[in-house]
Amino acid sequence: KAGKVQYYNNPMWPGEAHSLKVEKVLYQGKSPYQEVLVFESATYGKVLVLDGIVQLTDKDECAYQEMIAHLPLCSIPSPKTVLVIGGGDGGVLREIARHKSVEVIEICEIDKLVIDVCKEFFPDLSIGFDDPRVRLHVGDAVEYLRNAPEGKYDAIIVDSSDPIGPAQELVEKPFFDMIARALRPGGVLCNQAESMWLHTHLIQDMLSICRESFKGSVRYAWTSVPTYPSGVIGFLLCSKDGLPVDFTNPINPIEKLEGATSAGREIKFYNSEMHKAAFALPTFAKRELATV
Ligand code: AAT
Repeated sequence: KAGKVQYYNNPMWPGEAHSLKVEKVLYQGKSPYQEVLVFESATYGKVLVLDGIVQLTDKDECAYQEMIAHLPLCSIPSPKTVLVIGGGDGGVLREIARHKSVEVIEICEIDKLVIDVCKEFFPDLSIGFDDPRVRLHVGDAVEYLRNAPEGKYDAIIVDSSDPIGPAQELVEKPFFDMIARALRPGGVLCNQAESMWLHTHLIQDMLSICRESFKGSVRYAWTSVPTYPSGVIGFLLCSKDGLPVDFTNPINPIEKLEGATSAGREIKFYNSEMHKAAFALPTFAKRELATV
């Protein structure tokens, strides 16, 4: 069916489409929030698709989940209370669980169907839910954060989908203000922040909102995820004032955390060099994101 115009019509990346050969469709369903599809691909293992957008594949999920979890958690000493927004597949929980200092891992995912489908088809990710420190809340992140106690969290990780559909409000100022409020002084946010090849304006908007909402540091990092549009994805790292955070130098290096690189499953992608390198930006991105 490739070649039909509708495949090039996603407003997040008009005029382009990435394709993977489908060996077998394993699940197709619809929740109140989105269409959920799982298929076996020829070259990337199983693939989770929400509303026609690839969320993860067996082969390259490590790059995204490891980076979005360890960039913030390795930037602060001894994180204890962590909140995940979205992330219903469980992969980010699996990565946070490598940190023995962490005592509580809360997760707020809007769509129970995503959780159930991932438990059936992605056991290597949904294993994250089995950690006894995990507390699952099914509901909207905006509502959850509105009711969160002030200064509760050491780190908040926003592993959310693109801002069309249920994640729309998750790129707006009130949401970032609520996150800043819920973090303790010196606490950190790591937010999925799209592609520097495709979404300059969206990233610029998020950066300027975050520079207002967070009085500490605000940085952009990125990594390679071959099955995401344009093959890269970025992260916005922000810290609340109080204690200074230098995101570019992991103060809590994963290599020194007992058992963290194995923990039942070898770490595949993240290490301290990848952490530091993630903040290096191409010249065009430095200019457009006003980091020079
Ligand atoms: N780790 C896989 C990558 C994801 S999943 C994003 C999750 O965010 C989905 O399970 C979705 O149901 C959830 N979500 C969306 N909106 C909300 C909300 N308002 N509250 C709570 N959870 C929400 C992200 C992949 C990024 C792809 C980039 N192109």
